[in-house]
This record gives sequence, C-alpha cells and structure tokens, in this order.
Amino acid sequence: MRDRLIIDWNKTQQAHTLVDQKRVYYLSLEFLMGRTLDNAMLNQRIKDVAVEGISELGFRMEDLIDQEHDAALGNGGLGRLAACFLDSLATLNYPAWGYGLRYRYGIFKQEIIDGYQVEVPDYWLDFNPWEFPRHDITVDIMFYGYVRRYTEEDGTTVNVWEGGEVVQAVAYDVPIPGYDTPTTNNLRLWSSKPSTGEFDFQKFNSGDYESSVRDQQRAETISAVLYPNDNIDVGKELRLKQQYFWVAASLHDIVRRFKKSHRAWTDFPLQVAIQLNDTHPTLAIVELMRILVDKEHLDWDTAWNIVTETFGYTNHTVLPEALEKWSVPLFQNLLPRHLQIIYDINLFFLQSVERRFPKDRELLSKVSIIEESNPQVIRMAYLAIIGSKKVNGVAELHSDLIKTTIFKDFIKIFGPDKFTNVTNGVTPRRWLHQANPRLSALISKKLGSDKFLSDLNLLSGLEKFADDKEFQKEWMDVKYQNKQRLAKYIKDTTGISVDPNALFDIQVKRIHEYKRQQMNIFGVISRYLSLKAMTKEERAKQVQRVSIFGGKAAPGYWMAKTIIRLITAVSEVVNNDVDIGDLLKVVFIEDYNVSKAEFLCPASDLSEHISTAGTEASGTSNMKFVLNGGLIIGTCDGANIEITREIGEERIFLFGNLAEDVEDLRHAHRYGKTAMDPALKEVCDEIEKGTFGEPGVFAGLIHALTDGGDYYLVSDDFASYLSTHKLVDEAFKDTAAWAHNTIVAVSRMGFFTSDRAINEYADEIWNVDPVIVGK
Ligand code: GPW
Repeated sequence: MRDRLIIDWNKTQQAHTLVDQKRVYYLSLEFLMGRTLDNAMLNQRIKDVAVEGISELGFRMEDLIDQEHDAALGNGGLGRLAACFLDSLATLNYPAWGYGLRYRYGIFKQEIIDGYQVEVPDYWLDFNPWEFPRHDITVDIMFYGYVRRYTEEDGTTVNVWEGGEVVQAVAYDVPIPGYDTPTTNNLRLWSSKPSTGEFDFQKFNSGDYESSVRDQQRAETISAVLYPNDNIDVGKELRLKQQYFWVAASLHDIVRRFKKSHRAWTDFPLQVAIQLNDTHPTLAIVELMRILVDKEHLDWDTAWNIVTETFGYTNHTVLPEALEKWSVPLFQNLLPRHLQIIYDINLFFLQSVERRFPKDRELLSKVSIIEESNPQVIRMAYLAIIGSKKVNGVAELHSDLIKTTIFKDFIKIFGPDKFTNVTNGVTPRRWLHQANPRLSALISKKLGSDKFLSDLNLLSGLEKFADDKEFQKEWMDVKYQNKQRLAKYIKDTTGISVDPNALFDIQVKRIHEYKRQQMNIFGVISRYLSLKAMTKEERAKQVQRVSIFGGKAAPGYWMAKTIIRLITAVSEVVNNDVDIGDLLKVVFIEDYNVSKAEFLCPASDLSEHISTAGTEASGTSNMKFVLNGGLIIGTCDGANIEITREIGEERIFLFGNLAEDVEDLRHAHRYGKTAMDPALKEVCDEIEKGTFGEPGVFAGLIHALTDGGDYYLVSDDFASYLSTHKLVDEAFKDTAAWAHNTIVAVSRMGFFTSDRAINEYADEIWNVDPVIVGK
C-alpha cells in the first residue's frame, strides 16, 4: 500500500508543479488521522483484492487492520476536522498541503484505574510506515536574541533579528490519498533537532558533555509532545515555541516553493492561500510580514496588502477561556522582532480606526491587539482577524454568535462581508464506508451504485424506500449487527454484558463541563432511581438502556476527571444491582480515539450532543452518528440546528434553553433567583447519601450546581432533558417508525460531507481550482 501511495504521490506532486496553480496550505497544530491502512485500501479501491490475498495467506483483514497504532496527533474535533479536510481536499483534486508538527507523543492513552483516569504516554513512532523522513528538507529556526536596527545610506531602516538560539526543523511527509482519484496530497510534519547536528562538538570536545546533551534535548523537546488541552488556553512558553517553530518552517517552505516560479511578490496571493486552523498558527501573519519586509525589503504597505490577501482564519470557539492570549513579556523574550511587528500592525490598524471613528475613543481599546492588562497580553484572535482576508465560523449559529459577541466591534470596522460561515462536515469515506461497511454496502445495493461516497447528496435516493418493510428490516439488521459487535467489545474489555436489543445511548467526545457529560450521568442516576421505585410489573414495561460514555479529560482539568469518576462509580452500582438487571447498564469505554469512534458511531440508536446552548461551535460527531443511522438528543447548539433543518424536527430530540436566553439564566443564578430542579435535587441527595461511594469525591460537581452558580445551566435544562428521554423511549418502541426516521435522516445528510465544506472554502475563501492528475 505504501508503495502504491508513493507512486501516486509522485505523480501528483509532478502534476502540481507543472501546472503551478494556486495552492492551499492548511496550517493546523493537530491532525487526528487515526489509522491509515484501511483508509488507503478503500480510497485506492483495492480492498476487495487485498482481503482476498490476505485470506489466501491465512489471515483475517480485520486482525491485520487492528495491528495499526492510531496516529493521534490531536485532541478532539478540531484535529479530526483537519483530517477530514485533508481527505476531501485530495478527493476533490485540490492542490493542497497540510502543515503540522510531528509530535513524538500524541494524545495520551487513557487508562481507567479504580475508576479514575490515568494518563500513559503515547509513543507511536516505533513503527510508522506512512511517514517519509526528508532529511534533505530542513529549516533553521531562531528563538530569543535581539533586534539590531540601523539606517541605510538611502535612509531606509533595516531591522535584523540576531544572536538567538537556533534549532533545526526536519520535514516528514505523509501521503494523503484521495478517494477514487490518483491525487495524493502531502501532509508535511516538522520535527525538531539541534541545528549543529548530533552534538555541539565544541562543547563536547571541551569536555562539557552534559551541557551539549542538554542543548540537544532542549531542541528535541519542541516537537516532543502534543498539548493535551481541548478548548482551553494554558499559555506555556513551550507551546509558543511549538507554534513559531512550525509556522516559521512552513512559511519558509511555502515561500521557497513560490520563489521557484520567479513571479512578482504581488502575485503571492494569486498562488498561495493559507488557512489558519484556529489562532494557533496566527504567527504566520507576522512571520510573513517579517520575511517580506526584513528579508525581501518590500515596503510595509505592499507587504501588508500581500499578507491580508493570503490568509483566512477559522474560529472554532466562543469560550473565553479558549481564546489564545500571549503575555507580552514572555513573547518579547522569545520573539523580539515579531513583537515589534505586532506593535506596528496594531499601530497602523488603530490609526485607521481612529480616522474612521474619531469620536469613539473606547473602540480603540476594545479592538486593540494588545490588551492593557497586567501583564499586557496579545489577543491572537484579533491579530488573526486583522491579518486575514476572511474569517469564518464552523456552523451557522456559531458564525452568527461570533459576529454579535466576541468579534462584534470588528463588524463595525470591516463590515459584515469579511465574516462568513462554513459549516463543518465529515468525510463519508472514513465515517460511513470504512466505519460501517455493512451500511455502506446496503446503501450501494439499494441505490445501485457507490457514487454516493463522492457525492453524498445521492443519499436522497434512499428516502423513497423509507417505508419499504423489507428494506427497513435489512436496515435494522445492519444496526443490530453493529450493536452486537460493540456488545462483544464491551464484554471483552470490561466484562459487562449488554443486550444488543437494548437502546444504545452513546456520548463520546472530550470530557468538558460545557459538553455536559455530568448532565447525562445525572440523568442516568435519575432513571436508576425511578426504576428502583417501580413495581416489578411497571419495570417490565420499560425500555432497556445501555448508557455508553467515552472521552478523555485534560490531565489538569479536575472537574472533568471528577465527571469520569462519577460515571465509573455509577456504573459499578447500577450494573451490579439485581433489581435492575438488563434494564439499565452504564459503560465507560476506556481511551476513546478515532479507531474506537469508527465502531461506536455505527452502533448507536441514540447519541447525545447536549452542550449548553451557544457553547459548542459545531460538533462533528453529531453528523457521524446520524450518517450511521442513529438519532440524536441534543440542544439547539452548533450544527445540531442545521441537522434539524435538513432531516426534519420530527427526527431529532431537541430540548433545553436557547442560546439567546443563556445570559439571563446565568444572571438569575448569580443573584440567587433559581431553585434547583427537583429531579436534579433528588440526584444530588442520592450522591450525597453515599450511594455511589464516598460523597466527598463528588462535592465539586454538586458545588458547581449550587454555590458555583450552575454556569452550564444543568438545572435549567434538566426537566426538559428527562422528559425528552421519555419521548425517546416511547419512540424506540415503534421499530417501524424508528427505522423510517433513521432512513429518512440518513437520506438527508448529504449536506454534512466535508466535500461540501471544502468546496465552499475553495470557492468563497481560497479561490482555488482542482488539478486533474492523469492516471
Ligand atoms: F478551542 N474545538 C476543538 F476552538 O476540538 F480551539 N478543540 C479546540 O481547542 C477548539 C475547538 C478551540 C472544536 C469545537 O469545540 C467543536 O465544536 C468543533 O466542531 C470542532 O472544533 C471543529 O470545528
């Protein structure tokens, strides 16, 4: 497979060099690729042959596929979106490159020990046949040092950044095959090493062995580890080093490629589109200014015009704690010249604002890149907005919210057209065809072709079969088999027996208070209490449930870890309660990752996407679950809203308060005007009674609901959450209607392919065209 990929990769790179059209560069600190083998076989359409060959050798393809270690260079949705986008870029034949970091350790492996999360390092590079070290492609990157400024004879000022510490970036290339096309794009990941080679021989020879090893290690540390935080900014110096290291190496590479064609600098934006995946690569704006002004000696305005025509910025969150801010003193020490450039960008920007709004003094401090706190901080999102041509959110509600909340002052300045929406999508190759081969085959059979895999709107052809009894049976049969496979996995890994006939209710995603796994587990406790209170006869009428959770907590996120502990504690009690039997089971799946998502998504009847309204920018697992024939329970948040619009509100279990009411509700909590929901109160009392073990362990969770002001509005949404779950139970009893609804829902999911998202970026933001690579 690897050899096949190289052949197509070479062909693609040659074709792209020859046509020399505008290319897209997708800069992301995270690429959550998962496994490659199965995807490569499917995209190259040789899996059937391979399965046959492997079985002739006496092996099973599933076993072989299972040997591969996930490439887990990401935390959650943001990193997986980047991976889906690479798949679509290649499939749609866009000349595109991904640029990222080659972390030696990806996201940690999660173990559950005595009910608690324990983090184990993920050393994944022992055997990785999918990467190609490019020792010929290196870039020296400087940190620290000082700026020397002098005036030339003609009066121009020159800034030279010098005297710093230098490390070397080495390229590792990963081929990205498109589906059913020879186009195989490149993902270039940078690895850090000392710039002087293996050792600093001077130090080494002078006997300072330890210090020379230390220098080497310091250089290697830069690309050593992925920061395991999702939706939170921590502001560590090493993270800023990672960002600059990666951005500087990538820009050097992009500029070198541009220079090969000897075009004028002003053509740069006609040849290059750079997309910033969140603010993590925002330094690219500053670095490109430095290259153009300090090294290429363009005047500031010409350089700034080039820069602001080149970049696009995607925002992925409105959570204030996730917006990146760098302390000015820390930044100045590490990147002194870049700080000066930021100050200049800010100065010219504020001057232009002042000219246009002379009476609005407040506006200047509100939109300044520098926040006048102590210490001062650099607001990276503001820098990204000012330095980009377009800014986009990732779902309609989210894109509206950024315009009315966190970035509203910029609408006044730039007008509304700079801000746009591109709703996220997922690749149907991995998330339908690869993850759910049975469903994919059934759909192909029914539609008479597998064209839907590259044109997902063709799924609409299924709708007319939604009431076809025979088809419904085949459809539900696929679901049953996928649930059986999951039930076996659960049995093998946890010892818990679950009945595949039960309603499988799944919430898998990073653990975060805003995603409200705590509300889910409180709901499970409430269900448990009502089952316990029932007579045998009443119990016999209840729908069996399996509540499945999975997800990692950031190692320093104590509340998230407490939520995991509550889930595991509840599972110990409920699963062993003889009164309850198979009516309710609670499972925590250890170490949720891409390859586990691939067998979880096909096995849900119901999945939960229950963030406090206005907090989840989009969500993408909501799309994966519906595409695999599950229904969802969710709030009016992120892409849930567009899913509702597409599939029809009778096919989604929406509940809870709306984003527009969240501020008022929070205000009411702050002023003590809300009593806790009675069902939630019962749940809290039960926890405090010690039913799930030492209550002190969970005190933080209870406190957050009471004195903590219930910031995520669990109490406000709890009643409607529980009553909506009752509707789910009722709906599940009617198998024919359930089958009908899931078929109709799948038939209307065409919009949520990442192919549609990528075509929107290409047309509305990048202005790039596909390149057809000959067979
Ligand atoms: F905070 N997302 C994520 F915006 O997975 F940077 N990690 C992150 O650190 C951030 C966002 C950041 C997610 C969003 O939470 C999710 O709603 C969205 O679907 C996904 O990014 C892709 O856009």
